[in-house]
Amino acid sequence: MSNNKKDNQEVFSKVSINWYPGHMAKTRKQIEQDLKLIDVVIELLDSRIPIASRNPDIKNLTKNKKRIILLNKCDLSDEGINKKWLEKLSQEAPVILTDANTGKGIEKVSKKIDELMKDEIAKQAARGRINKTIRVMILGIPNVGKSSFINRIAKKNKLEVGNRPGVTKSKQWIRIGKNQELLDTPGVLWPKFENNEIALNLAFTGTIKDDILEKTEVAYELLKRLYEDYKENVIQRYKISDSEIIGIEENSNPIYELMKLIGKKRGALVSGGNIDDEKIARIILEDFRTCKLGKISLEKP
Ligand SMILES: Nc1nc2c(ncn2[C@@H]2O[C@H](COP(=O)(O)OP(=O)(O)O)[C@@H](O)[C@H]2O)c(=O)[nH]1
Ligand SMILES: [Mg+2]
Repeated sequence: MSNNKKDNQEVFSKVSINWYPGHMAKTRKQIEQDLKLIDVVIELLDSRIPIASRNPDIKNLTKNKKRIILLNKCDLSDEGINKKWLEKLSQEAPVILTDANTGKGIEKVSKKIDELMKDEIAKQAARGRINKTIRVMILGIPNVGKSSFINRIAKKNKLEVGNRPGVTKSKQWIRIGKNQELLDTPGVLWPKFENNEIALNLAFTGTIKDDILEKTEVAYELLKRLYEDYKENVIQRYKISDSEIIGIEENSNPIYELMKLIGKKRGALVSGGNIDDEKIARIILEDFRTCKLGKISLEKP
């Protein structure tokens, strides 16, 4: 396993290959087209990484739209840090913490939309247009939970609109509240890979696929971060004793030493007593992503 410092450019070029500029331009055009029908945009972010999971163009794309920010996967992130993000991001748009798997927080969305549109609706009503339908669309990078969110809301609100015979099939709308309809296909935006840290945060959370970056390197970097910011969680999860901590920290490469220790404890050994790097990496990544290491946020405001 190599644990020498990676060159930023290396990570950057590995991950950016995923998004071909032509594809980005096409996606952007389609979203711009869809947005013409839309009153409110829901921007879905991963609450563990609100910076890295944000598309760099979203502000520009939605500059004439009302917007709500959802900090999704709040079941996985650090509650204290969630509060700070809520405060910070509320300066630009209303923010709701959600868990699209269980539906937590989702019931608040429709109410927020009404609040946002109140003045606009009043204006329209004054012009004699009552019961205007508010049209909503979801935007976000891959894996933040857009489909889960739509499925959740669709289940709660069985009524689908625009899906009747004779009605154009190209756009399907889901009723999400009185006079509110959600476009059933989200806008899938590209992530940004401005620097190494952002690329790694996307890799840690599984937002970008594991085969793009070397899994052992990703797990190593994750463990390093966790040992810095959530040391107690690591110690508890892998039942590391005080004397083991001393042994680790005395080593010239403490994080690799820690990885080996975790491997020993988890039986990730190969013949000759060596450590199965791949297997340890999988264990660490899996434990983090399934919250077995606790609720963890990787970015603070
Ligand atoms: N724990 C947790 N997992 C979620 C949440 N929302 C989505 N997921 C999971 O994240 C993965 C990606 O979700 P998906 O809806 O397909 O994301 P999309 O690519 O944005 O449509 C799936 O495995 C979901 O089950 C959430 O709020 N909490
Ligand atoms: Mg999806």
